[in-house]
Amino acid sequence: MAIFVNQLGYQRRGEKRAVLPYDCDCFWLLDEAGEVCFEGETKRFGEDKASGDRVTEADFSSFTNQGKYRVKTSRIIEDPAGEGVALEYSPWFEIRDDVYEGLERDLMKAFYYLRCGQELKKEHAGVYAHPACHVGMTALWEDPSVLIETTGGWHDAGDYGRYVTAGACALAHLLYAYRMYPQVFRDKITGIPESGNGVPDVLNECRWELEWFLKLQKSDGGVFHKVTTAQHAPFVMPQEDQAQLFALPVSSMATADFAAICAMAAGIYREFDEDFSLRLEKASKKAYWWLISHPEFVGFRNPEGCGTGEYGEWDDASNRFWAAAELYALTGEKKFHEDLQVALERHFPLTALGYGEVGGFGILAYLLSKQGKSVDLMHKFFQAIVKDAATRVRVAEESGYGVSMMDFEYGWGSNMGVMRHGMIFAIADYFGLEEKVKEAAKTAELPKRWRWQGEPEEEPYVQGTRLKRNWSMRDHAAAQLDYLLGCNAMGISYVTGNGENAYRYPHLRPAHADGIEECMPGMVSGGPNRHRQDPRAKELIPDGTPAMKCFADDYLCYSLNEITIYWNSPAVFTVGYLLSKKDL
Ligand code: G3I
Ligand code: 9MR
Ligand code: ZN
Repeated sequence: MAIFVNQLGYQRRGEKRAVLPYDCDCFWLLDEAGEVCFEGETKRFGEDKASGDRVTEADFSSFTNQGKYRVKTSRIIEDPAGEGVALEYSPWFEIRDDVYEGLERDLMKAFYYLRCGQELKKEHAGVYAHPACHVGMTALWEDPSVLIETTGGWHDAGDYGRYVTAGACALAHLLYAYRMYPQVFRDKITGIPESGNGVPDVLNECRWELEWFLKLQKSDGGVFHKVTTAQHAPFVMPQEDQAQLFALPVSSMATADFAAICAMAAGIYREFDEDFSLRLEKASKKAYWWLISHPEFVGFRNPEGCGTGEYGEWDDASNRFWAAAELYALTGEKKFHEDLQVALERHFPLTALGYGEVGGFGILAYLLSKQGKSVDLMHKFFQAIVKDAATRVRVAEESGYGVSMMDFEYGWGSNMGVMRHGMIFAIADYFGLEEKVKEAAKTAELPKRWRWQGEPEEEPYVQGTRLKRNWSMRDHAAAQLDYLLGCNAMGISYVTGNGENAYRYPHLRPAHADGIEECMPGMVSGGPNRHRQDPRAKELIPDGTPAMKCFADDYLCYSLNEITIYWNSPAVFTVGYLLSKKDL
């Protein structure tokens, strides 16, 4: 038994809760001296579908004194000798307005640890230092006699591949975080080689990836889908992965995402480095002309002999929309406005913020741009945000943890879903849509259950317990972070080095191969995946395990416990939003 809390802690204002997977009536907050400083009554939630537990909520939102605390409960248990009393204690946590400052630095520094093609020096990487990796020439998959230079960028994940659509997604989360909450990032020093050069470190870090992006564009404007070895490396340090690197064929998704992110970055970096900004703008436009001359979908599937990450998609509508929207925001040219309207005629989710569906980045580009805007489009985009956020409020009502995930939504990289929902609440707040979201949540429907291969006919979703909490967007976003940092049925913080019971053994090659027991901090795990799509996960987690508990902190479990750049980046955004509220 346990008491689940956000193991880092809580900002003074805003919701603060512990969740208990059992019935009990009251709880206490103890300070470091062991003194009771708050006493409260619990609220029974009842059955929480995703965890399979009956849960109880201990709300201490009204307690706002800074300090270090833990929650204590006492409950009656049946033991063979009759009724007994069991005392439970939560992990220690803090209540402090700047409680997430260190977390945000760690989440950002994680990108530095994933840099490819650069020596990680002791002064920046400490014990995780290692020589430059993947410095050999890259052969074109389609004609290996042609060699190009593609050093740089971030390793995608636990593997050493570098993928354009995945990189664009991570860059978009980071650059929008910077655009929307610049005050949070302006002076944040992460201890990277560029620190102190007058440019915010988040931009220094993103530039490492952007410079790599620029190397992947062909002379006709098309952009290679990825650079990887033919197969994933064994679990060795990156500098020991000496297999031939390949640039895999151009795809329209990669080219469109490239056009989009380069246009966005051109606008952001202009005030710091005009030449770089111009290079980005030129490259973006060149990619865009490639798209114009290739109006058909140029997808990507791994060719025979290549087994690294695929990042395949079925269409590129949202990618083309995003590209047009960013170029319109950058240049104000009518043509891009027309194109984004044409792209919208093909339907795609308008609020997706992923590596495949990217519509949400496009609507952010539009809504934040200083160019002339169509009132109809603005209305449509605001409505999409309201609808998504309202659905997410509705889903959170079904969760004893206040996490906005249906039981069937815990798939590969579920923590990205959780953080995306944090972002949606943040975005709704940013545009002043909170009241509209609350109103819409009253009648919002739950997302439809989707079908998983091999699954029997759909069982209809049976309404679980429902608790209306009347939270603000900030509270909802905070609840997603609470889940990530330990207020979940595993009692695990899914960020390395952050929280008393943080997970420790990600599927991350250097973390395993370096022989150092502690993983580098700030790495976000993919999280519970009820499909358990790797052999080790199947072995460790029995069929029928509730979705939120389909997790194991085992480095072999790549479908549960890998890390990626685009699972870290939405966490950077959500935490950035909460930090922007710290004095409010
Ligand atoms: O689209 C289907 C949906 O129809 C279905 O109902 C739903 C059920 O959960 O699954 C959806 O597909 C999932 C898909 O991700 C999109 O979310 C697949 O089941 C799932 O297998 C797939 O996982 C992806 C995984 O690669 C395997 O392809 C992850 O999202 C993606 O993050 C991950 O990416 C890998 C790279 O290939 C290589 N580098 C590491 C990286 C992280 O593990
Ligand atoms: O390490 C790989 C990880 O990054 C990928 O997400 C995953 C799915 O593509 O594949 C992992 O590599 C495994 C491979 O697919 C199968 N053999 C075992 C590899 C892990 O050691
Ligand atoms: Zn490398």
